[in-house]
Amino acid sequence: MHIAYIGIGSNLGNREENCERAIRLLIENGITVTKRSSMIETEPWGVKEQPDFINMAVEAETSLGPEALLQELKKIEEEVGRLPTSHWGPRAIDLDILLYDDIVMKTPELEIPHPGISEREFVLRPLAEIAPDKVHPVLRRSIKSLLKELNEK
Ligand code: PH2
Ligand code: MG
Ligand code: MG
Repeated sequence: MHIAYIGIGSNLGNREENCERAIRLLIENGITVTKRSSMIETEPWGVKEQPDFINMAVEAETSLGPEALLQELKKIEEEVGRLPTSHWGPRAIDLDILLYDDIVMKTPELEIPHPGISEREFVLRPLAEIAPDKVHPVLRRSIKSLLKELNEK
């Protein structure tokens, strides 16, 4: 079994319900959700002229490899009602693989760890709730220390 941390975000429709539905679909598709953070409301990062987000993170146990997990997440995004959107634009649901075991990989489709982790509070804050001592395999720093550093900037 592998352990993946998945970031969840929504800023269209019933945001909390979209996140809950995504989690239900993970479970229905055989992915074991072992921890979940609380939901937090966050201001849009990157493209600012869009609604506020609900963000959260889950810890998931899966036998799927990283690419297969990504395909599963894309399927669930479609099912929850995500339409094609602009880069960083509004979406009903966004499921991102943040970390997967201690894998470091980069293909045109998938980069793990997710490249934005250390500068995004909306990723680090929920992740620090469920995995404060997890060490980022590239930065070699714990999630809680990355969050502390970002908040001190
Ligand atoms: N996702 C983005 C771009 N900006 N801002 C917040 N607050 N939360 C997000 O999940 C988010 C974002 C692209 O995936
Ligand atoms: Mg994203
Ligand atoms: Mg995404």
